[in-house]
Amino acid sequence: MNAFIQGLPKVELHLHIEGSLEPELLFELAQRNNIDIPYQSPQALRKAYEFEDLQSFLDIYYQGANALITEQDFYDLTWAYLEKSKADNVIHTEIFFDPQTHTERGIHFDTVINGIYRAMEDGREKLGITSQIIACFLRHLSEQSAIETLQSILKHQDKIIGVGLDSSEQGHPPEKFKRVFQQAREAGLLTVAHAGEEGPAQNIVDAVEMLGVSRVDHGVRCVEDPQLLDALIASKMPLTVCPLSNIKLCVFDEMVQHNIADLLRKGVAVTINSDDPAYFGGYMTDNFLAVNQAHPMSKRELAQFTINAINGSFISDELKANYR
Ligand code: ES4
Ligand code: ZN
Repeated sequence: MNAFIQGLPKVELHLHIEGSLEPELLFELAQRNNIDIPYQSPQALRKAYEFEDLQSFLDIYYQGANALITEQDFYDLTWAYLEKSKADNVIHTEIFFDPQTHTERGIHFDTVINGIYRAMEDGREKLGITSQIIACFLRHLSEQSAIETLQSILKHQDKIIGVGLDSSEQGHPPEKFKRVFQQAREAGLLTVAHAGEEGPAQNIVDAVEMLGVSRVDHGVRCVEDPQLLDALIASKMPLTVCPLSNIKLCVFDEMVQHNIADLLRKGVAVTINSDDPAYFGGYMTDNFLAVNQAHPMSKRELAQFTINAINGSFISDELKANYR
């Protein structure tokens, strides 16, 4: 079954490019850019990746992103992720980036998007991986900051398919971003949002109703609201679940307690994704293997994750038809 999982074509819909920064590359970039890291080695840094909740992770994740300065840095980051994805038989990926993490420290939006986009073009050409970019607003920052960020996003709309919402869910509900999401949708952008990861099921309801999302990122707390669960099944709303992430951030204690197998068997359009693979201990294949080890599945069930991801992806309907 492990060989089947390795060979299974995969589609990733929930990946923060800043979260794919491996300690080795982080050290290389820090040296290149003359930035101090308070760790002796990549191994020592990796050992510090022990988290108790989302916030304890975010603090370290934003620190890591400080090593990214030049367009080439963003290219190298994205290229490394695409090479890992190729090895995992990923055929299509939709990449999140956090513009404000970089613009807030004086890195120009163009520097970030151009580096990421150039690597994605090379990924299409040299690796045969198709991709899309989704720009996420940081929910711990103000609505005004998101509105300003949207202006930059619109200048690069030829390269960006949609907007998302990430960072601290507690205390920053979807409602705060209702207006900026409305503006984004009016401009023709698709929308997604992290909801029901650490926050309550109501955040999932609000992401759907107030933000008009095409997918819910995480969404695992949907089980706390039976009416919502029925609605997600009926509407075939995709949930981009991140199993290893959920264990590392203590959303579930252990993989045997994770509800992804249950959700799949109930008919929810769940998908498997890596979230921040450099921090959570694995890329796409690792996530599939971990789920299957705790919740043994048939080949048909495992393939259903990929079918759900194709259906939930932002590739054109013509391309989707080719995959079926
Ligand atoms: C994130 Cl796992 C997760 N949740 C919310 N925001 C994030 N940003 C990067 N990873
Ligand atoms: Zn995420």
